[in-house]
Amino acid sequence: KKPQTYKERASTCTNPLVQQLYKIMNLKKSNLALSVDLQNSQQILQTVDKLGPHLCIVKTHVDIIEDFSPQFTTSLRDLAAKHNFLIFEDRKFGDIGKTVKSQYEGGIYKISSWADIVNAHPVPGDGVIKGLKEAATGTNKGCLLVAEMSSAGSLAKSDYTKGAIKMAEDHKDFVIGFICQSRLIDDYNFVHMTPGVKLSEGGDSLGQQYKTPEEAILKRGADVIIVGSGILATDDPVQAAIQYKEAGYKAYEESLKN
Ligand code: UP6
Repeated sequence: KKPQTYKERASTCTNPLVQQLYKIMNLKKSNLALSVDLQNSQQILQTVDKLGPHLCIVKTHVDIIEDFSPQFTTSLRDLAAKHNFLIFEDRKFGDIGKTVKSQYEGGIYKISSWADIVNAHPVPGDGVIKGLKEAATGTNKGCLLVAEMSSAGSLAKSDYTKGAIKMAEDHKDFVIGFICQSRLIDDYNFVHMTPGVKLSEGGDSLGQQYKTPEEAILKRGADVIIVGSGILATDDPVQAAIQYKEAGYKAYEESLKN
């Protein structure tokens, strides 16, 4: 199948949230998601305000924030409106439907009230999706399935990954794509987002395995690259974000030539 531009994908995809994402990617010339893995809410907001113009998605781990308050998510939503990006809470839900439903809408974080996108492990079966979907009813929300992981020794492979694809196809109204390390379906309705991306290959001491933006997009078929420390653990995160955005966009343009 011929690769489509972000603009074409925005007009052919059926899910409104996926359309919105491709429109942002087209407008901002960015397939970069920032994984803003910081523990202080002011630091997160300041970073997102500076880097926002270069991002299509901001990915959070709200449960690592030490001074969380509901005001934080209100401010984050204000920044999403100001800079035009989607918010993805990387909660990786992985329990029975009833439990994930409460984890999604309840507790301190009330994730369903501010996150556009969440993700889930397919390990419990599709009850996990049904539970999340119930809490998201009537709103423009979506979920990614963790079909593969970037870490060494991941068990999410072969039949497990195939099961995740089937689950996504069975719940097209709510599942908008995958966290993955390779192209899983030739269908732009499922956005492929790849973490473990850095300009120089390698890993960390806890099993993370990095690939470059070019490899993620051109060899592995990612639509969106997810970058955390590659940007944050530098002296100039704004410059780094621009570098990743440009590398990611160049690889996308290259992919259109196929
Ligand atoms: N993440 C991975 N690999 C996966 C799924 N999720 O690294 O398979 C998440 C991590 C982290 C981010 O939880 O928030 O993506 C990667 O950060 P890094 O770029 O600093 O390694």
